Parts: sequence; structure tokens; C-alpha cells
Amino acid sequence: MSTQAAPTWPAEFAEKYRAAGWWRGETFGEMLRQRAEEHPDRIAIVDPVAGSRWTYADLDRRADRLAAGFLARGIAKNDKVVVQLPNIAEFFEVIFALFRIGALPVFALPAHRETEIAYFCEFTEATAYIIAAEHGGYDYRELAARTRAHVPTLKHVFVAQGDPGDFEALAEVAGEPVGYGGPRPDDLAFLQLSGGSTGVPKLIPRTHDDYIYSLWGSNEICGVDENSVYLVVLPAAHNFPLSSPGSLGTLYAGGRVVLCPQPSPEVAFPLIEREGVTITGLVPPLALLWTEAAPGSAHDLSSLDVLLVGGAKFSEEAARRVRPALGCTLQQVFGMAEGLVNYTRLDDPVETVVTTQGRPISPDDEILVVDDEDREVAPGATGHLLTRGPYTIRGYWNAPEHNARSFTEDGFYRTGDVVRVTETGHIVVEGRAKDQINRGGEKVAAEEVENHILAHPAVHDANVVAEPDPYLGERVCAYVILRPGAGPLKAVAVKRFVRERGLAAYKVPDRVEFVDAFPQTGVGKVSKKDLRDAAARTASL
Ligand code: J2J
Repeated sequence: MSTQAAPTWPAEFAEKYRAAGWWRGETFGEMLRQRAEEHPDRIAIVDPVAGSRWTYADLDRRADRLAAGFLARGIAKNDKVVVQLPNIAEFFEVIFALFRIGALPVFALPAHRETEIAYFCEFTEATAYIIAAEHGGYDYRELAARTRAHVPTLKHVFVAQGDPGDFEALAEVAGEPVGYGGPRPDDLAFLQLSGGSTGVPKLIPRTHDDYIYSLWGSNEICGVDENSVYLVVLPAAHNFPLSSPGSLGTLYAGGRVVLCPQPSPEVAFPLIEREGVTITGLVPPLALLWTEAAPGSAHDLSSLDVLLVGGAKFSEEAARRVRPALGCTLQQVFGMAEGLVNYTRLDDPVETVVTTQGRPISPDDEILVVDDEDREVAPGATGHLLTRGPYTIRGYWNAPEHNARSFTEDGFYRTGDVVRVTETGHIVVEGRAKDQINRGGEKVAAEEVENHILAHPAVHDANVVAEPDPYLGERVCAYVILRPGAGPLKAVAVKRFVRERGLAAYKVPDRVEFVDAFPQTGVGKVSKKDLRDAAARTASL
């Protein structure tokens, strides 16, 4: 596959972003080296389960040795490596080793299963796949064995933690550091996953230059510096905890990253107290849970300065409860792995913080709000959000047809979000035009789930829509038409069928309804709006 697979910024834009100082000409590998030279003994990574506390010098040395080991096994610049790790210290050792070589991590989530992993490996022609032996009661070695059996390019499986079984332990991979011609700042650093609205997930090509800008830009807005302690609560590879400002922003600033093995208050609150956590990021359902648990908690949460909430719309009432319950400043964040990230500012008035999703990081983030015909709407009116800027991609990786739909001719990304912009330039998310369900921050592409349901021999047709849920915001609801004479089918059988096809659990429909026909629009297409309305009525019964 060609290395030109990812559309990039036209030269005049790249020059502009460099001249403005947004792109600093740094790479992740050099960045870590510099920090390790500046403050070798400062703690970079805390993994409370393993009991490890790595200094910047430790992380730098580990990344170097692992990079040498990867190179010795033939993993080279531009090779793709699917990384599916829980919140463990090795995640950082692995990605910095790959960054040093210029091999590209492909960020999978721990929830992904056979279907998703096989697709990432096949589509990227990945040469290696990195897992933990077990996590959350699931054996990733079995997943790896099945994946390797039908992905011929996959030469290596490395197990970062636990018994490696038939595979190679990551701990054995280390070699003596050698020189390597690492990547350039404008080279790709990794492939991030898009929430997606199509049959298969799209991959997002991010460069060192653009991503590093989103980090230091976020650090300035969120007050992250060398004294910051960031708790990684959400899955480490997701764009939000990785970069807004997240673990990588914190490492850029020389602060400390603490890994939280799971997001419940029972696990997170003692860690906040013990490690003096100053900042973290949560999706709305978790923010609700923490807000409810904090007042009765015996743990001292007073070190927590800033709570970022984003990934899905945070309701105004819930937003108002954050400071009284947790004693910290709320920052709403509306971001996307494709680029654009908006934050409410630390000195914004409370009303702005609780009623808007913030404004862009960069003065060079261009925001357009347009109608269905791409005409700009009147200021303050609601429309589709298009954006272009110094850390927003110009196209997905190897997806020319999809890119023609998802980007305008002049390079604006069609976010699929429906927004309005206030007089102060803050964005309010009003809805969504993309065919996606936002299940408490986890994105589910309707078409992907529909395709899996359609594979059932008794199913004639299927449509998947969001239905309201008081805790998650939205849940996945499937409407199914059975084949004539197919005999009865239970909802649980459909759910089991989808799960057994090897799909992440969060994509399995929460509810399945059997119907005789789908509501139609005037032109005879299925009306998803009517299905959503029907789902909302049932959900409120
Ligand atoms: C409403 N919808 C939101 C919000 C994201 C920081 C924070 C989040 C993400 C993320 C991220 C929302 N209110 N506050 O990458 O760096 C929905 C929108 C958006 C989509 C992107 C980050 N915050 N959303 O959630 O790539 O629909 O990134 O387009 O997973 O989530 O999803 P994702």
C-alpha cells in the first residue's frame, strides 16, 4: 500500500501553520528524549496495579530498548502495529518505541473483538499486534490466535503483560539501543480510530507536528504544566484521554501520568488522594457517577483542580453539579479524533461553562456552520459544523471515496455534528446528522451493526437507531423485519448472534424490536427520524 494513502495539508497551509508557530517541528521520539534530559528523575508514569513508577529516564530507556528489539524483529518505519492494551504502563513504552522507529501504532480499544481487530490488521496490513494476556476477564491471546490464523501479514504478536502463551513476551523484546532514522515531524505518527458512521471504521492519520500542537495548545488552555498529575480513566488509546490534554499532553509538559485500571469511584478516588491527581477527563455518564459518589466519599479529592467532560453532550443540570460535588473546575470539551477540539476556558463565566461545549484550541481553526446545501447559515443559527485547521486531518487513511463525501473540495471536514455558535464564539452541540449512536461517549456506526444483523438467516431487513437513556444519553436500538416464514426469533437471539460475530460489546443492540415494516419518508426511503421517535416513545414508557 502506498505511503501516499493519506491526504495531507496543501503546501501553503503547512507553511502557514509552521510560520504561525503551531507546528514546532518536533517528533514524539525526540520530545521524550528531551524531557528525559531535562528532568530524568521526575516520575512520568505511575501504574498502580503493577506498582511501577517510571521516571522520564526510565521511560526513555525502555522505549529505546524496545525500539531496538522491534527493529531486530524486522519492524520498520511505516509498518503498522495494532496496539490493543488496557491502562498499563507498557502502553507508553510501546507507543514511544514505535514513534522512535517511525512505525505507526493503530489504536484499538480493549473492547474490540475479532471483527474489529481482524479488520484493522487486514486493512492496514499490520505486521504486529500487541496485547495484554488477559484483561477484564477476557483472554486476548485467543483473540490473537484467531486473528493471526487469517491475517497473513501479521508476523508478530507481543504480550505486554501476563503469560504470553504461544506468543512472545514484550519483556523479551528489548535490545541494545541502536541508531535509527526516525520519522520527520510532518510524517504520520499513528492511525487513530474514527467513531464512524459507515459499515467499517475509518482510520485517522495524525502527524507528529499536528498532534503535538493539539497537545501543547490543550495544555495552555487546561493549565497543564510540570506539576500536573493526569489520571487516565478512559481507555488510554482513545483520543480524549490521549490528547485533550491527556497523557501525552501531560508528558509534553513534564507532568505525571497515573493509570486508572477502571473508572469506578471506588478505584479512582483512592488514587486521586494517594497520587495527588490534579486533572482528569470523563465521559458524561462517569461524570454523573463521580458527582453522585463524591459527597459521601471518605477520600480527599481536594487535589483535583480540573475535570474535563466530553465525548457526548453533558447536560446543563449535570454540569452545574460538578463544582459543588467535586470541588473542582469543570471544562467541557467537544473534540474528535479527526482533529478539532473545543474547550470552555478556565476563566469563562459559569453560565458559559455549563451551557456550551467550548471554543476551538487554535486561532487558525476555521469553523463553518452550513445548511444542507453547504451555504453558511446566519450567525447564531443552527447548522452542520464544517472545520479545517492545523490539527484537523484532510482525509482518512486509504479511503478516497469516503473522503469525497466527508470533506469539502476546499478541505473542510464534515463533522456530522449539528451546532450553533454563540456571540462569544462558543459552540453549542444541538444534535447530529451522521448515522451514529453516541452511547455514553462510545460511538456506534448504525450501518456497521445493521450489516451484522442482516447476516442472520432469519432477518429480512434491519435499522439501528439511538434511543434515549437516562444514564448513557443514548442506547442502541435495532428494528428488525423477519423473513416471511422464518419462524419466531427472540431479541436475545439477535443480540447473541451479533456478539458471537465478534463485535465489541458496546455495539450489541441494547434493545431489539421486531416490526412488519419501517416508516418511510416522502421519497420512499426508511425514515430513521421516525424510528428514533418511536424508540424514544417506547423508552419513555
Ligand atoms: C456533544 N458531542 C460530543 C461533546 C464529542 C476530546 C473529547 C472528545 C473526543 C471524542 C475527543 C462532545 N458534546 N462535548 O476526540 O479529543 C461527539 C461529536 C464528535 C464525536 C467525536 C477529544 N464531544 N462529541 O469524543 O472521535 O459527535 O472523539 O463529532 O470519539 O463525539 O468522537 P471521538
